[in-house]
Amino acid sequence: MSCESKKRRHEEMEPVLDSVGEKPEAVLFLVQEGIQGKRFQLMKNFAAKNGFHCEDQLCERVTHVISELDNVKQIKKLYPQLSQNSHIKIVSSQWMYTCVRQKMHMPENNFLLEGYHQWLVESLQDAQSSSKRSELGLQSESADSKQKLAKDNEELGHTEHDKKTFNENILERNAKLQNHNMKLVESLTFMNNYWTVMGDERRALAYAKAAATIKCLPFTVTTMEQIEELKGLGTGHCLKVVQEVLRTGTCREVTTKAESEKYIGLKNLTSVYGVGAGLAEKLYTVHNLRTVQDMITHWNHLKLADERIKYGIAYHQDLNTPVTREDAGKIESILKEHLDVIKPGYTLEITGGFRRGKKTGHDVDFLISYKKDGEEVGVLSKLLLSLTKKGHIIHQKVEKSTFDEEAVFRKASEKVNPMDHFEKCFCIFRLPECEPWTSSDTLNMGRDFESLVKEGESKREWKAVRVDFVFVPSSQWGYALLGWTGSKLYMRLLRHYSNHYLNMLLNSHGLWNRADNTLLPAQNEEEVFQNLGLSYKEPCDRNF
Ligand code: 8GT
Ligand code: MN
Repeated sequence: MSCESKKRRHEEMEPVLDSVGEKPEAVLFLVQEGIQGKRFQLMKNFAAKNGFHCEDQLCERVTHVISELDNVKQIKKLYPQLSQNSHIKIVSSQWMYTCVRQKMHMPENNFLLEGYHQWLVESLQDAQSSSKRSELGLQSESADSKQKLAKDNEELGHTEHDKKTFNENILERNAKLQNHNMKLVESLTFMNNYWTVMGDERRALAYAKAAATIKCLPFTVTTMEQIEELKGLGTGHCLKVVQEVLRTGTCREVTTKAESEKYIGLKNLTSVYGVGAGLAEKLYTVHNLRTVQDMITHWNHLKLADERIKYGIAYHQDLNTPVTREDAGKIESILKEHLDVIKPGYTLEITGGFRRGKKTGHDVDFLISYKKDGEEVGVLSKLLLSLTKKGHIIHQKVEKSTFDEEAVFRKASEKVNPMDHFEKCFCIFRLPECEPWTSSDTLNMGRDFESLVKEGESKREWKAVRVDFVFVPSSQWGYALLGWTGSKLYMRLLRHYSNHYLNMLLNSHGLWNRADNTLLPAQNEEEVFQNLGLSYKEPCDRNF
């Protein structure tokens, strides 16, 4: 997790822009087969009374086929024309009833009839080959536009249908680490970083969402038309950046901003563990500081209360060197050695970016749990003691567990929602670079600044790594794992979706129905996704 909880709290208070997209209008076609006449009439009345538009024929306007038959094959037999309408969702009548009960447009995934996905793939293939056929027949079309069409098809470009699906629910998109538009993503991500460092969370979020949208596209963008009306691309500003990169390969705004004195200064200052955007702004404008060296020079006047900063400066270089997966594995082995002695029977998992498949990270995030709720209590302090004895802990910031259900609701309603209430420790870990490890220093917290800086600069056989330990009661494991796996933007979009579409409160402890404050339990991540009415997403697809 990133260094500054302060920054995070600020982020949580920002209003979230619309993120899941407009609720699509539903036009229903009710399939009578399998339903008695009288009940069918009641069903139709129910739909109409609750504001659904119903069509008597399976025409183009239909968005949802509602049926009580078992599978799509049966429906296809009755309505062969179905395959020309691959935008249609084919769902059980439960979907309609649930929408009415929940007073919202429910995601369809859990209500799709058996065989839906196979049918969808087949009808898309049909549609593609027929569009190719008609394209060949279009003698009067200009060579240019024909070439473009062919290219779009070739590169899996967005057909209107794809765009519709893509826009329906941002959370059903897959955001992988590798994508087809690295240059666009890089520029938009820079703009996100720029506004984050400048302390404008609202603009930063807009660019983060635009970058995530582009990441999810299954083809290389070459023209603006290909991305017209894609949800998540946001304001004209994001589009302007995209347009210029498409046209010229770079963006002047990006270049100018990357070279601006203020950006470079704030970036230097926020690169120190413990310094967030707010403090960096103060150091820059009030104290005129520009670099980490300036912080060292003026250290004595600054009177910074946060102990982390002292260590952040001393080990600045180490902490700004990306942590490799190999190092994460080494730290995991060390933790296991200690936990095996302190209290075996634990579950230990590396989460954060590494779990999403990243090869490096800025820290290593560990979740630790036991079979029964409560067994984890007290283990953190023993673990820290044991690691300290072996000289592994350079600095620690411990947070006690503050979880109780009331706190979750009170905080949520006051909109000062900290990330979570788990017992945890944010620490700087001393990782030996060669075996065997002989040092058995005691915790060197509280040391004076000068000697720390000297040690940081000296040649040593170990490196400093940011590590988080989080202790989770087993009944909250699924939610905690999801929350700490991230990405941060993905979790933000999920929480927004839960709030606005499900009227539910999601955090790393659970999912609560706001209507009656009941908790929806989950044993694992899969069950969390089920509770949210979304299909399971692999960690590697959560790199939003
Ligand atoms: P990285 O590779 O640079 O380390 O990137 P990362 O691993 O994706 O980001 P991170 O900053 O280490 O955070 C990992 C996940 O933990 C994020 O999804 C974030 O939302 C979540 N997270 C925090 N802080 C906290 C916290 O205090 N509680 C909980 N539950 N989650 C947190 O960043
Ligand atoms: Mn991390």
